[in-house]
Amino acid sequence: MLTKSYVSSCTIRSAFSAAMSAMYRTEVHAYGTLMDIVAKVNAATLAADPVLRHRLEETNSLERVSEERHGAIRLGTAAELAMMRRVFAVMGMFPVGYYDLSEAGVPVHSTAFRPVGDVALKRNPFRVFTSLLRLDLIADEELRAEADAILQKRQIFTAGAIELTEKAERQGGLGDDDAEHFVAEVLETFRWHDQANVGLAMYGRLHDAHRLIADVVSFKGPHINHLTPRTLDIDEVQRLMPEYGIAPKAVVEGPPSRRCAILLRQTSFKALEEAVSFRDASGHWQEGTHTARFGEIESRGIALTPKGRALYDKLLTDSRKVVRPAADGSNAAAYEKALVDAFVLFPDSWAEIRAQGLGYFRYSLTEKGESAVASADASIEQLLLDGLVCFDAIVYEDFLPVSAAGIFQSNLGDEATQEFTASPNQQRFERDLGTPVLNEFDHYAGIEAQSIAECRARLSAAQA
Ligand code: OOG
Ligand code: NI
Repeated sequence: MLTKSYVSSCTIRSAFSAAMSAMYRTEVHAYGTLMDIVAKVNAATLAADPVLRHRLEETNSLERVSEERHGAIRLGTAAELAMMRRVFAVMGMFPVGYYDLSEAGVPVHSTAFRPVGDVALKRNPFRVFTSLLRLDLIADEELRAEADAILQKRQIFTAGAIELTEKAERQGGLGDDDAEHFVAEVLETFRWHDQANVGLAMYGRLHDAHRLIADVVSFKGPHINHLTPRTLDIDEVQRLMPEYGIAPKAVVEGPPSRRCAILLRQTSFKALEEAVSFRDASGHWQEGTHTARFGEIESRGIALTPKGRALYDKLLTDSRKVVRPAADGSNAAAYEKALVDAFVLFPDSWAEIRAQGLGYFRYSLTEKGESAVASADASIEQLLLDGLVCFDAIVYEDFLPVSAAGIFQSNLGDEATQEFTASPNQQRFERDLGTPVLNEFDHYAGIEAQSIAECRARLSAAQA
């Protein structure tokens, strides 16, 4: 029997990520500029740091760095979220983690769709931070009902995208032509629309309730609101942005600059004010503006264990008790100092981070290990002592709620932020999604355990 071969989900994801980048480059000019700065800084960083270059090569991650990016969308309904999950699954992207942003005054909760597993991540780690609007957090019941009615009427997916998703599910994959069409059809969902779904008056009411509600409800689809390249030196890109006519946000989110990078550092430039036409009930068009789309860069460090993450959260909270970063940047230097001071308590050598069980590592055989034998139950500590294995930090592939809130806020304007009571509702989110989200810690622990098992298997196979 002839078995049809399908395009791998990794190939579809890579093609989609490239198509998104090309589209956003034409839509948001500053994104292209940012990409150019990042490419320059990454090349210079690698040239100046042969050790870093070598480790990236050894772990097969050099290529992925320049290709790497994440994006973000905000959805309006449970049905949209559930369909989005099916679409992303065709590209080998699965929901990892639950992020409650209500605590930070943003009426959404979120997950990140991303590839899972070492091979897929190395091939292309494209991620999409995906938020679902929480109308339940809107006090005005009448407005809530109107917003819901508007959302229920829209269809954010093309007929082709739905058809091809169903076909992929039925067949277990897509052939060449179908895969190409799929990418083109799905891209439509993420496209910017300069004609709103609502009139200017309704837009104003939604906007007054919360800017983010207006962003989700007023448009035909969940336009991609940023695409974020990964940089090897975020402080340098932040420093260079003004030279290229881009105004960065006041402070870099996340941990301070360190020798051993942990988790995720991010910075962005403010959302653009863009012209939008609004059509009222009588069919009249009116000109207005909307700010939603921005640019961001990220630098990624080691994935932390629950113990390491608890220490990170504590130190971040401690630093914010000393100085809270102001949106206008007036206390940026004081904030950075408070952050650096607080993080003195987080070890800054890989050996110490490993010894204290704060981070996840991938183990591999050293040159000596390649030609050595060891018993299958030798402890990893002994193998390290004997110089048979070495370790590399596992990169953090996820997001940070406090940082995400900072990014949201910098784009919602500097006016007084709204307060919501923290009300995480992961159960509700997962019901809407149609599946539980994956636990990020399990994922990293699995990669680490697998690398140890492989070292042991190879060392003991050599014995046999
Ligand atoms: C998402 C903000 C979160 C990140 O990098 O933390 C995010 C949004 O503004 O929709 O992308
Ligand atoms: Ni982002």
